[in-house]
Amino acid sequence: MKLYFAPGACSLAPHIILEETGQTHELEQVDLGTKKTASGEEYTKINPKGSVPAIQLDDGQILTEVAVVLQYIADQKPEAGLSPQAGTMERYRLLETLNYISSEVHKTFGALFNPDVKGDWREAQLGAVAARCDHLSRRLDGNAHILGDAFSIADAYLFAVLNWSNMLNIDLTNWPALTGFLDRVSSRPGAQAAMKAEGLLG
Ligand SMILES: N[C@@H](CCC(=O)N[C@@H](CS)C(=O)NCC(=O)O)C(=O)O
Repeated sequence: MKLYFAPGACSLAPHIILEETGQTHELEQVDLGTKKTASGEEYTKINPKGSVPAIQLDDGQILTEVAVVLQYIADQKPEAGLSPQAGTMERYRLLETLNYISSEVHKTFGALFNPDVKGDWREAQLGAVAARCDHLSRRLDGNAHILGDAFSIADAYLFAVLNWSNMLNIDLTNWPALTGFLDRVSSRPGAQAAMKAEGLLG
């Protein structure tokens, strides 16, 4: 399997799960500005949406969208227990959370990278971020991970997105449950390995 990624982008989530599940993988960095891959390919010919992540499966197929890519990777190694079995209520709870992270957290935080989001618009966006942080903080209160005790693919996704608070200078100290969560996930060997490979450590 090959993962197309950009350092520190949401593609960090599937990268962490590839490491957590110990699956052999290749990495290919994408320049999101020029849409060229490190080997000089036109990335939009690989993923016409132009966004990371994308994975290339061993049969050549391309699969995109963080929430789906995460499930595909985890489903290759069900014994790792990072994604409950399809059809169970636990799986629907995972899907509910992945969908929330994708539509409410990822895109709300992500908008702040756009330099055109400024003034009142930026303030409104920061208010929306704070509302998401309040909700996530309530869910993480007394729970080590977003679905309870156990680490799952939803935690890798949430980690990748909340970690942007460092790049965006968003102060999370009002939400100690979130800073604790970031520390907890960041210290996992899989997260350390993925961040090291992406050049994010020191
Ligand atoms: N809906 C996509 C969104 C992915 C996305 O927003 N990726 C960002 C990086 S975190 C990106 O590639 N942005 C550059 C672009 O879309 O041109 C998914 O869930 O995978």
